[in-house]
Amino acid sequence: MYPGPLIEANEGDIIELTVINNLRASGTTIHFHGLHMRGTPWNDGPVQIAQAPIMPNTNYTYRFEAYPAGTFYWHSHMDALQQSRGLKGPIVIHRKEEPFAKMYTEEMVIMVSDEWRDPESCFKIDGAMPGNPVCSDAKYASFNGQWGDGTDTYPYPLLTVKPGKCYRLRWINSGSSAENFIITISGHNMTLIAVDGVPVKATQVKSFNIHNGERADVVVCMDQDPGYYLVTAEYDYGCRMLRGKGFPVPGFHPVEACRWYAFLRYAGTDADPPRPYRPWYPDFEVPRGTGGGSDPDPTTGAVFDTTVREGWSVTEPLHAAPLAPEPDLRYYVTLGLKGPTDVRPDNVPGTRGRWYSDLEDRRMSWTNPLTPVLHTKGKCGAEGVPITNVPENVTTIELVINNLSPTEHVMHLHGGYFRVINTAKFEWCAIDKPECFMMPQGLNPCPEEDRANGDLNHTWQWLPDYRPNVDKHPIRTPWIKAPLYWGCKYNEGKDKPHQNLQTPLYKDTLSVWQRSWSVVRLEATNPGMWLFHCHLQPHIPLGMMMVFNVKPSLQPPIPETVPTQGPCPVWSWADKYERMAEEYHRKARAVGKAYGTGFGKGPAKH
Ligand SMILES: [Cu+2]
Repeated sequence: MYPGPLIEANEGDIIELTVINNLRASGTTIHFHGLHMRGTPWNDGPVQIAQAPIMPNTNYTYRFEAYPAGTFYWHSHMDALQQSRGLKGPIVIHRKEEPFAKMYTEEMVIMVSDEWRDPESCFKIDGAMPGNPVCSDAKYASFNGQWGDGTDTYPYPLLTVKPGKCYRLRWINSGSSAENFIITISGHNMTLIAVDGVPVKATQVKSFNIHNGERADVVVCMDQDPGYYLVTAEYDYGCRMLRGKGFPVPGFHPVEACRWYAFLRYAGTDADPPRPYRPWYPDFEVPRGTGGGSDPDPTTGAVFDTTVREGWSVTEPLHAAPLAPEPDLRYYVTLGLKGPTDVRPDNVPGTRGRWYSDLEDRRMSWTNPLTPVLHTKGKCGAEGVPITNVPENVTTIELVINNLSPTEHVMHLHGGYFRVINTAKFEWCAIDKPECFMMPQGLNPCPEEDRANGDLNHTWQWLPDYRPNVDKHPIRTPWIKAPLYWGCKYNEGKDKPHQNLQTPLYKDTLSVWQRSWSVVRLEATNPGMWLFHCHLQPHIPLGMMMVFNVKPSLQPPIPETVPTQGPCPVWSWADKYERMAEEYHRKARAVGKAYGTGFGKGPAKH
């Protein structure tokens, strides 16, 4: 079953969920993306942070509070591979007092994801290299697990609705590699009511976007003539890399498609099903609706697009407390890539370059601790792990996130929301400026004082220069040297005046644009070890993760059922270890008695 089953609960319920691992040779863990895990940080899921893997042929029961309310999803947090292969499903937590209850009577969940034919071969830095079309940035995307071109073999994904009813459509981007989908529904205006699960002021939109890991809830009334209406998910960056149409980005393969389609189908319509279309190069056809959907009314409303600064003022939280002028503590977090990029298909994966998201003055790429860090509070077996110990007396944290790399990253925080108070205005490097990717530092319009390198040891990188022959000779390309890992960082003097402390949106996932920056505020009040990481799956095994250690003195004891591993003791299991030692000695004494071996007599006296 793909996507996996829906987990549905009411706000405040206790959810108990048993994972039975029938994988033959892989451990697994499950993360509940967007839930705060108040009081149960060990059930957050990420491997070697909250728990060790649930081993094959064993099971584990997650038990946690259904909080907060909203639209979420669960997915494997064992590695990038399992969730890209489909180990994921939706979560809906119903709010006690639903502010928009009068606007709809029906609900529907729609998970959108890009799909790889063979994810395993793509989770290497060389996966996206020219010559490896299996790992092109995007070829297929699915609606609720289904892709279709309208043929008998691959029918269109259908969202079947009752005419005359109003629906709350809960959209989830559960993607792997694609950063973003822009969603439109022909002939139907939409009212945006929640972002990442949090209610926002109801706002009419004609399109909205969901980055990898983001969710958006819209109300749509089925008030049009019956028929099939086209639903589009556009990967906007993908459209700039379309085979034969876009620009070839070094290190990326041209994509085979950038728009994927489903149909909103009015139940009982006598319109013919839509005809098949040709999705690929050189056709790139757009399928056509039928019945009322063959000639839909134009839609009206705002464009909700949080890739760009303007998107953040389209709506605001329904209930928003203004923020204090200054946080208790400000961290500068840098996103970047370290190491040479002169990768070839025979390089060992992950050895030629490592992503990082870490404090500016540390810049450590993720490495797994020997024992899950929550179990040790980071005090054992965690050398080289980018843990940030938040001082216990600190409540409000500001993260100034500088992306000193040529690609967008979609950052996700575990254990709570942040509020997005400021984002860059990056017209010179916007999505319609492909030259930004290869822009030599000397020519770029970023002011000298704001330029910063993502890799302090390598200002210049070797790149495959296959621009002239992108399709003909993808492997045999000359190499060029260019400065690639840099960004135009946040400048407090110039940029702070643009911050919004009155009505910033609540988010748990955020796109930080290439060579750009964002500023967020969060409350470090939920005791636990919380990941902050890039949600683009190829960047996870390459190390783009960090952990905040929040209020260690208030972290609750780890239950003895939680899987652990490695050489370090779990900090709260002293009783258990004493019982284990007692049991060991009891058995040893019994053995000694039976065989007279001298076992169990206690330590030898010298
Ligand atoms: Cu990333």
